[in-house]
Amino acid sequence: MKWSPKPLPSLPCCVTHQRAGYSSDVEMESTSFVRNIFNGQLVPDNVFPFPSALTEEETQSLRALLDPCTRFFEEVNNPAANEKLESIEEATLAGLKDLGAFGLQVPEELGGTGLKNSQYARIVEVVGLHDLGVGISLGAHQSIGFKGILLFGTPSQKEKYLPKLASGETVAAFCLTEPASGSDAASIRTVADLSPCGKFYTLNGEKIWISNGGIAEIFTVFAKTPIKVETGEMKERISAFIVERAFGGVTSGPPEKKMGIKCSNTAEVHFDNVKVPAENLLGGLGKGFKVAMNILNNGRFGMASALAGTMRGVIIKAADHAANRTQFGDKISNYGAIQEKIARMAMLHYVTESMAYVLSANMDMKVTDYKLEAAISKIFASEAAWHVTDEVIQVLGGMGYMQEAGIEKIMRDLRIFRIFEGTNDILRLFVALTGVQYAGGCLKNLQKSIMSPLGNVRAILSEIGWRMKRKVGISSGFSLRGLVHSDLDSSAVQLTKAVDLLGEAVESLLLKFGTRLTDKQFHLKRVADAVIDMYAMAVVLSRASRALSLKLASAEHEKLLCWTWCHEAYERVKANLRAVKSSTWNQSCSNMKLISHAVVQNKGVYATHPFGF
Ligand code: MYA
Repeated sequence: MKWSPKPLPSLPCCVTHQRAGYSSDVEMESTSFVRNIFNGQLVPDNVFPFPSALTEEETQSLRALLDPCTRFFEEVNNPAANEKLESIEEATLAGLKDLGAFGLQVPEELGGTGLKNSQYARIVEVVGLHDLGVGISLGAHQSIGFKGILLFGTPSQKEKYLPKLASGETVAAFCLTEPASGSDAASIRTVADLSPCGKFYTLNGEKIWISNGGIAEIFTVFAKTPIKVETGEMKERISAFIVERAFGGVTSGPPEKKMGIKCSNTAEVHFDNVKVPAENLLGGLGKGFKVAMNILNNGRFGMASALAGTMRGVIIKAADHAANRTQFGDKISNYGAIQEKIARMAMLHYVTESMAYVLSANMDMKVTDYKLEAAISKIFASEAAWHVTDEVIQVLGGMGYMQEAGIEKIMRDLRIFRIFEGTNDILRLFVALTGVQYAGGCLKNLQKSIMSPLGNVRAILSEIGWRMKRKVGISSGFSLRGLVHSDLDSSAVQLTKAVDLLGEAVESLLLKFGTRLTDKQFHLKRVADAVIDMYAMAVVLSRASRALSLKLASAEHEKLLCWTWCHEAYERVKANLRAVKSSTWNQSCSNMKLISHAVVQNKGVYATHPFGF
């Protein structure tokens, strides 16, 4: 895949937390923890102290909703029956509607439950613990299906569509993916042409793998529209539309046969000369790509919280089995091999849950730049849940492999989470490229300031001095003292050192490769892995500090989770950032390119069989 989003600025850079004010770009003032660490800059505001956006009243109303929701999933919903049926049982659907589960974030005045993101995250955790298939049906409906109307709809669009969507009377779907457009979302071919009278668009195209595609009445559809750009030329730009099945010309294929999440409907959707009223344009003509990206960014925290719930559920099975299974004369929970597995499960769960609630609180606090954190949470949660569930099966041994244990279904349900809503591979590149672009832009601004007679000399000199220090391995002096509990000082120091290392590594890569860095996917993946580990360190440091400060019963346990996680994550960060600069690793990457090329050319493995035939 050749993916070069925007040209990189020709020079790299870095600024300190006390920003020098070189930039007029809004993004330069971002409080995003992740964006800023690419600059080697520690901006703790969104993560420390552990954010919470709920009032006491909102916490109480959440509690009141959580109990019936949990009871419903324990007593009414039957995951095995849903799976067998390949749809959600009628009684379950009716119950979900009664619970208000179809409009959790729709404002109350439009018939919804009116939850904040943090409240929604907590409810979704219960869904993820019990039935991921139901979670996807609900998520495809509200997390992406009609989220565009919620985020970008006009008042009349909201009034027209949201009440019925919130009650579950109508179901929504998000139509982006096409046969020739998966990760490369901008390459869609569906078209929408404005009629000469200007009253409607004619929509033609084919969408595939659409969750809820066969059952939805309302679709958020992305299509190319011709637009006159500033130069006067006509160009094709993506626009978003609210499309009703009732408009005519909308057909859907049979439900796809899938590996997991079988009760959720997935189908092709075809648009054949569909007449879409002009007022159903969503978010402005030509603004559809940003609409799509923002819907996806906005929904990703739900995946993290749902999967935190899944992990919580399967860890119960592992703990129960380990405590009761005797082998070689002892409970298997007393063996180190099992203890390491269970401890790692607990850490992966702790990180995922922390990410989900930092992110959702940030969104509630109206933080605007959270897209990198959202992508990281999706990547981390989907990989953590997969690994944890796999290890739960391992702890249960043969029993875990049996359908009866109920874990193989979860494993099948989970597999898609690393693929949909942006594959983890493409999201890693997105995180790394967005970050290095930002770092490059900052340096360019610094360079401009140096050249300008009006530059703030003191700030410039301070930054240059700080960068030079970092270059020779001296700490740039960032500290989390006062934000992190003193028991966790050593872990906090590991995080600040990691920030220095990242800033230095990104700068070196930019200097070495310049604009060619956009094509260095081996390198970008390692940078993304380091950044994911660092964000994970930050969220657990914040959460464990909170636990220690509040003297929670689990505080000492959380301290152990945090220490152990940070220690191992720091070692991985160092290894990843060392690798991108090492000639042996670079040689390995070149070798891998050759190996892959040979396998692809040969249409399979190329090495001669030991028997020679
Ligand atoms: S839905 C299908 C999901 N599909 C994807 O996610 C597609 C993945 N591809 C992409 O995201 C894009 O094509 C990429 C960019 C990232 C590769 N936020 O030149 P560019 C801006 C904001 O880099 P490209 C599904 O699976 C960028 O800054 N802005 O673009 C459903 C630039 O802006 P400017 C962004 O190279 C599953 C412009 O766009 C973002 O073409 C069902 C162009 O950028 C961003 N993220 O590719 C799930 N990215 O021009 C159910 C780019 O201003 C839900 N930009 O500089 C389940 C929920 C959980 C359970 C719930 C239970 C209730």
